[in-house]
Amino acid sequence: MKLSKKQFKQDFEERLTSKFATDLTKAGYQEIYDALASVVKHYYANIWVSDNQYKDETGKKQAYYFSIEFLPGKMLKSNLLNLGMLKTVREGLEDFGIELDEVAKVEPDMAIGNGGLGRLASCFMDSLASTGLPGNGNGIRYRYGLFKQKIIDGYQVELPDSWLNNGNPWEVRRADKAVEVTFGGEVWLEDDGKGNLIPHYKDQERVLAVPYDTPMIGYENTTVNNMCLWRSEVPEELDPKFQNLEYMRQTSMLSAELYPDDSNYDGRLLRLKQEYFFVSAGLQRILHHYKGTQKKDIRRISDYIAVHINDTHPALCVPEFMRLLVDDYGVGWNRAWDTTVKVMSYTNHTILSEALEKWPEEMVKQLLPRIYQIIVEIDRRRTAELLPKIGASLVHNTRIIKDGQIHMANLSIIGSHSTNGVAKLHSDLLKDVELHDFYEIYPERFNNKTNGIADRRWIQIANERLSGIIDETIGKSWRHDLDELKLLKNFKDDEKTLEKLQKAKYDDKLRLAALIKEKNGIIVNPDAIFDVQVKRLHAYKRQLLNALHILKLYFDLKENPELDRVPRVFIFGAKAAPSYHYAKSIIKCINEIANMINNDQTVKDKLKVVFMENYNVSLAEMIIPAANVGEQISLASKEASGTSNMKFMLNGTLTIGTLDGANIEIFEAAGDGNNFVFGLTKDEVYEYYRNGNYNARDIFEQNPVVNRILNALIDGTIPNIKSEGREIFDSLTVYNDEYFVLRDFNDYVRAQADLEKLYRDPKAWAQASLMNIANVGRFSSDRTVKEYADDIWYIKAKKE
Ligand code: KOT
Repeated sequence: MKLSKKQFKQDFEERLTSKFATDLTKAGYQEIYDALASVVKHYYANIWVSDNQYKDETGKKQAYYFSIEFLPGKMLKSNLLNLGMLKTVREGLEDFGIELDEVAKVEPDMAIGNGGLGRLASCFMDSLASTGLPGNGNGIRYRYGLFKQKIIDGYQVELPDSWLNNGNPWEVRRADKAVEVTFGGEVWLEDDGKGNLIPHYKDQERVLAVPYDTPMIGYENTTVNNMCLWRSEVPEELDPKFQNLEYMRQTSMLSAELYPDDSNYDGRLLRLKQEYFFVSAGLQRILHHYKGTQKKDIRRISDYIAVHINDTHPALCVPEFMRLLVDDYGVGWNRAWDTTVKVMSYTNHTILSEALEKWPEEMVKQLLPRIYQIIVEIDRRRTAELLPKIGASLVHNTRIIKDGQIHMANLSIIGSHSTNGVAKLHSDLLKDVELHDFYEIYPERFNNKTNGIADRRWIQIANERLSGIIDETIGKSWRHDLDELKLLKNFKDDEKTLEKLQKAKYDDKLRLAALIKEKNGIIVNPDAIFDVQVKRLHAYKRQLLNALHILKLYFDLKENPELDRVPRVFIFGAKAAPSYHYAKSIIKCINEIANMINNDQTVKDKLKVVFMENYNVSLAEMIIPAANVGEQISLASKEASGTSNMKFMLNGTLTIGTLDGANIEIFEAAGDGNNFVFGLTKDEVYEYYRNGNYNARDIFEQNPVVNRILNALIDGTIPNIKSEGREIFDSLTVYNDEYFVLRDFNDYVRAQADLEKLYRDPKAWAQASLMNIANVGRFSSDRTVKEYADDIWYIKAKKE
């Protein structure tokens, strides 16, 4: 949208006065932010309205991405960039003596997600709109997002994230579109005399679901999609039975809090209620809209909508869609089932067994009696149909209801036409191992969609400096098509370009160094290698391996302070699930290791360790551009994809990593020698599983370096980690090191040494960095969503 600076300044001043009865001389940052957001909203409102009209008039098929988490971060700069107004607004504000970046700080991160899964959903929201694809989000508007992490005495402490205290300027409450979701009570079926079984209900608990819409604005185009988030409220006319405080409390609890577990399954009743709540509300709204606006035959709905099940949390989409079609819209069972399978598709994000969702049959039966009946019927019909065709064992292994539990992954696979993993390796593991029985029955349903990232946020916003240098070097076409970065390869031997890239990295490091000083009070050397591991804290991600290597470097330096070492700053950012004791112990250990090293004068500035608290999207935007090295060191086969690996690559960071998840595709794309690979392969890991012959204790006893380091965890060398050090020591030496940390240690040390060697050659390092940037194109989530659109959802982009 064309906007002159003059116009913007006028609009902004007027809005500040009309909204807050103040002026530029007196306004605070919160007021400035609110006024600015309000002006921006005014600019996009018409595009939003027209795009909705366009969608209704053309009746084009739309996709709905159902996800129990989204992790958008801050919206202000992203909206400005996508509207093509970032520069104008920045300069307009500067004329008033206001720094846009200071204003942006006022906005709280929208953190209604835990990590990779939620962040991916938000990258998809940006990419869908930016590629002109009609694809919308559906989720929960949690009053409290992911906890704020404080580090106190080295321990993680969780504080509530009350992100809505100052309102949320981007959302629109649509009270007119509220729907009811019901729980519990009794249900029975009665014949209506025409051979149809009609459900009758008694004593149901009713909850009002109110949608809040947030526009997802495309990058310099005319598409505005919608992220619909549901809030639970008490309906106005309440049955006397439910007019009590407990019911009211329960109702508001539904959308009160995000569950803070990542890659883990929490089987609590409230969670199941949340899952049904946003699934039912979302599907009802879609069907109302379809019947109301489109006035089309319900039996053809699969030509007009696609519903995506983002991991199994929205798996109740399958029986709920059946319920709506059969009970509310009078579609026959078989037709409804064909339609459901055509409409639904499912993504698996992890093979960790602790993340596999299973709900006790009894719980589902009581909380969702009609849904339970439908699941039983789906399972019964499928079993009857397949038994004669494929035999008892395959049918049994893949049943939805087994051992008194409802298996949500089975429900998702059976009730949809597509199941995908999120990187090649992961999708292969699903087919070959984890979901092999399903693959035998439905081979055509399985496919891979390697993850991607919303590159605009992760370079144009997060790294304006680097973006500018790329513009100077190859022009601006890459801003619309990330593949164009391949033009950089022509500059691999161009000293000037390499120098500019190095300078940009250095400046980003200075910016981060200043932040570290402000937040942690630690002074770091900007000439040091900035070596970063930022992600959720989980044993399989092996932050511990990183910590053990740091201890090795430290002991080497203690023994020989004059050792010729390239200085290093190790930077961590990680939240642990509040109930994940082991992960919290690792945080404590990292912090105590940091204290010990940072206060030891003998190592001077050759080694520093920084744990940055409250890692979130905004902090990632500061840290990632400044990284020389990114750590992607999960045990092969455990990290389904990873996405920070792609953000680092985009910012010219070299990866040290295992052959896991999308790392494999990154190493391949960047080319040999441009990253540092180590560790067991997936096949070697599975070989150990088959043979059961891994023995960590042997390594501990036979490898003197490992022995020395592990003993430091329990012999008082590292202060203040008596119980935590013991817990970690035992996990490795007594409980046989579940994630093969010790097995990969030596090769990790070797790769770290290779890395240091390359860093001593600044030109070679800069070239490797350039090659990472130049080859990052395929990791744009624009590519990923186009693949979903073509292969799974069958939706088409709008032509501009
Ligand atoms: C959480 C709970 C249950 C099932 C899966 C999860 C989950 C998986 N949460 N985050 N993930 C991550 O998803 C990312 C996006 O696909 C992947 O890159 C990453 O490897 C997963 O760990």
